[in-house]
Amino acid sequence: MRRPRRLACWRTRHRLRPCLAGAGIRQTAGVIRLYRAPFSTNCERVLLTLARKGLEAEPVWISYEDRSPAEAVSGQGLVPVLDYDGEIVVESMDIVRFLDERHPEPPLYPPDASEVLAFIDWFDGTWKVAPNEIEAELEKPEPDHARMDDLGQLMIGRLDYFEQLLAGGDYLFGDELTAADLCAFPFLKFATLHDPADDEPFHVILRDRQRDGRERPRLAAWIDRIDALPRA
Ligand SMILES: N[C@@H](CCC(=O)N[C@@H](CS)C(=O)NCC(=O)O)C(=O)O
Repeated sequence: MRRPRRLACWRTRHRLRPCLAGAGIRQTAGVIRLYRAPFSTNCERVLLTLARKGLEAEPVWISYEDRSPAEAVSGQGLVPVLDYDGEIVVESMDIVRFLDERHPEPPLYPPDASEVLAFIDWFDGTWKVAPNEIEAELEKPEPDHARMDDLGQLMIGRLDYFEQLLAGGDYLFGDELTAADLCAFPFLKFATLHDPADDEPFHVILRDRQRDGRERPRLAAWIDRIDALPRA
């Protein structure tokens, strides 16, 4: 049976939701629930963040065939959705920011977060466009292969950019893990990793279009470094 169209990754532009504005700092959490789907890249960002903060979350699994549990609490069907003791937050990188504000240690944003925030905007608003366009192209009766190859080249060129960025330290912005690493990792990891049980077409694109056989040792080591971190 044909898998229902994923709606997701087009709507990627990072924005701070109103619920973040003026939010007070709280150190302890009540019940945290995470609405999630198997193999979800955007959920992995949050799972890494929760673990980094020493938090646990009760999972509420949704399938792409039935997004009603997420819709019921958040009014939209994409995951992750965080229920933080009754406060509902959507958009993975907004959730990361939200958790960092309430659980500041260890910090995921440097004191001057402008570079990290600009990276997150670029990643979600620009980087994601190429694989999403390839996925949309593949769903057409007659995909434009030349267009897909151009987009694939763009993705490969960006791997070289990440390789350069990692010349500055173990993480994308120096020697400390930041939200930028957690933002990019679930998508870039496909350059070297892929769970054979994950047959999500978008993930197969991420794998196939990020493997040109060239060695990128810093990127490969970064993928291993982040992959070794715990998930909630
Ligand atoms: N911009 C959103 C995108 C969320 C998103 O695309 N989630 C995917 C899973 S990774 C999803 O829920 N897809 C459901 C669908 O396509 O039906 C975020 O960062 O949270």
